[in-house]
Amino acid sequence: MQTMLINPPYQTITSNWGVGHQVPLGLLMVGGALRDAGQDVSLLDAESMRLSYARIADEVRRRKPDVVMTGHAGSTPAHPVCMEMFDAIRRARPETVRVYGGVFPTYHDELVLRQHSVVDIVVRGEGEATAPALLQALVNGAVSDRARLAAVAGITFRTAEGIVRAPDRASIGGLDVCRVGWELVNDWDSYQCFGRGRAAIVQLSRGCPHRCTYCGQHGFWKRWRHRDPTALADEVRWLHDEQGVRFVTLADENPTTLKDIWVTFLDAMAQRDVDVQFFATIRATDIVRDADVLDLYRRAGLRYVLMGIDTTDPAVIDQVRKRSTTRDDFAACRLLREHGIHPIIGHIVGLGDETWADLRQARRALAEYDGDYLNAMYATPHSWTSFASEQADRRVVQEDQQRWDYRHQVLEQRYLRPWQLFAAVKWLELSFHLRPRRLRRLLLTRDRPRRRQAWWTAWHTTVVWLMEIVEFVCRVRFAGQPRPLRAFTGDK
Ligand code: B12
Ligand code: SF4
Repeated sequence: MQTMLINPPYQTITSNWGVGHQVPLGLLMVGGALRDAGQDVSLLDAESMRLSYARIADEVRRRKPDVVMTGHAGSTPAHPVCMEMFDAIRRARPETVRVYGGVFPTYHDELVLRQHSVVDIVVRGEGEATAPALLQALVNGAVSDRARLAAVAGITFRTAEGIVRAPDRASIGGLDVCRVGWELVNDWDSYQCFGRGRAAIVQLSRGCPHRCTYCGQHGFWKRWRHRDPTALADEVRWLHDEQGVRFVTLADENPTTLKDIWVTFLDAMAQRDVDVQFFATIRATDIVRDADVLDLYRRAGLRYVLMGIDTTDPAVIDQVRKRSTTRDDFAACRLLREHGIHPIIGHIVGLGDETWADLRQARRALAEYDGDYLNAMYATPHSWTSFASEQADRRVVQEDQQRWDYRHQVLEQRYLRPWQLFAAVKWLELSFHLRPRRLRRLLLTRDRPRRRQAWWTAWHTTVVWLMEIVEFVCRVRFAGQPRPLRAFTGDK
């Protein structure tokens, strides 16, 4: 039986003009598990190849897979693209079984199957154990064999009698039992990041012990688990030596949860001394906690740290249960800078009802933190988060699901109209990045490779900034009669 994994052709300004396309890690992890279970699997990365639906359909006709599986990291905004792609595949080859996985379908399995007849089966939660069990069931029977499929924990599927939801599957134990199917990558040159050439994404851990109200990732992975940190360092060295990878993103929600595991990983990387730079998302409180080992961060190759500082307002920090303080945020930025690591500040607008004065205050506070980059995002109320429940009465100005991607305003603001908030965010980004102190530090540094990389990043962030303005003017439209959020988040 032949299975095709397809990364859907979901395009974003940030991937096309900014950081670059990245390996579809979720599908590679499912693919590795399927390969090890003896399945015949191939990958088509329609995102990085920018394939049209017609080209994907042609490829499906050519490869004649029995099963097509899809899912995307940007799960909610990518959903409409996945459905259109499945539609093209159904028309090209109706007998192919279409399987859909990832975060959004996990939380909307029944809704997806009710609304989209192009989906046969939804895989809920992590896919490494469920996908092989599902294919095993399909090898031995047909998609209409209800009893056989119902025995596969972790799936939801449609039958003539209605939708069947098999029981949940327990999460896989240690993350080392599965491997990433790196051999499925067709063209490593398609994946680039921060101007360093070939890039990969890896995971040291899954899950997060914190409970920020706007984030659902802790619920998706259920509990925090980690890989053998030394084995991961070996894998990164292999990626460098064999595949020429020079930039690695850690996909972890919270890699620093256990200091000894994190330090073991950093130490193993420092000992291997490979020319790889890392990007990781780390809480400001953990940077402060790790002040004594930040030199090791640097020696291990860590160069970019995204900190979800989210808001500069202490009241909102409490309200979203961030369990941080502005003092920690400030100290973390300073510590990273002192160790030659770029602090990237993740800042969310729209958690509350901002006024012009709030935004001016945020701009002042962000400048004081003196981070190197700012990633300004719009609050996005995913149905499975407590933030969405709390905001159920707020109205939604953006009904196009492809724009529920943190780069577009979704929730109505009481004091600012959408174009005003957009202008304020663009001003926040511009004024943050044009601070003379920052420009001198990054663009005029004597360290040549560092300077070259800073110019590369400056160029790409500028293009993204401009493209987002062009997109806003030419393509983004807002709801004429905004409806309350509860109308959008009914099915969890
Ligand atoms: C790394 C990352 C990126 C990277 C790389 C993305 C990539 N191509 O892989 C970059 C920086 C490019 C990126 C961009 C974006 N991202 Co991003 N990103 C992440 C991050 C940090 C990790 C994702 C990851 O690799 N996880 C590990 C893999 C193994 O998990 P997974 O993909 O979910 O797959 C598992 C299961 O879901 C399941 N599964 C998944 N697909 C399928 C399919 C089948 C058939 C089956 C059976 C199972 C299955 O099995 C897999 C293994 O267990 C998460 C935050 C986080 N820490 O989770 C955000 C996150 C995924 N990103 C998000 C978003 C919105 C985006 C953007 C749209 C933002 C933007 N506007 O540009 C873009 C999308 C652009 C793009 N082309 O990818 C959101 C998604 C929200 C949602 N749930 O809908 C997240 C969750 C951030 C958040 N906190 O909300 N991202
Ligand atoms: S935002 Fe970060 S720290 Fe908060 S729950 Fe999500 S992953 Fe954890």
